[in-house]
Amino acid sequence: MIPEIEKSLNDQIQHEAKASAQYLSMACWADVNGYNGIAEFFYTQSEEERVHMTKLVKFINERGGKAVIPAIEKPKDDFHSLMELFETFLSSEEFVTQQINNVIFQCLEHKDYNVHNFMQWYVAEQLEEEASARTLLDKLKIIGDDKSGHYMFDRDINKMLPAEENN
Ligand code: OFO
Repeated sequence: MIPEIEKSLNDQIQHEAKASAQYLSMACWADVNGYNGIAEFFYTQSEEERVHMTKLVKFINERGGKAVIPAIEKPKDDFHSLMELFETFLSSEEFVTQQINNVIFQCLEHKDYNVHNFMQWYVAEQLEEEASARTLLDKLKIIGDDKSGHYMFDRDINKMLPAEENN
């Protein structure tokens, strides 16, 4: 495996692990604040990010590289509003997309079409997740400070996304 690409894939492990920890922390915040639907949504997101991380770990090791499991800093765990919670979700996804784009660019520079091909799965995944985050933020903007709106948002969060994102 090309050392520069191995390094970038290992960095990507860290980004996925960080997203997983961040979403777990967001699930906890939602859980203790009475938003059970939102908590379930972020518990699931957290698990998904862990799967993304493990997929990278296995890929690196199978291709003769060495995956490194990183230390993760404490995620943000206090939010002033649902809006802030979902803004954090969107900015985390935008950051990860940017990092994936960098890996793809590097693959093209090194003509590593194998890793380039592997990373396409992440590109598709990011498109979906960014779209979810934007959809949910747009709904929250419509709801504003309305408490019964927040109640319904929490109750219906999983129904508001396209079917393939509901599992
Ligand atoms: Fe790993 O899928 Fe988003 O961040």
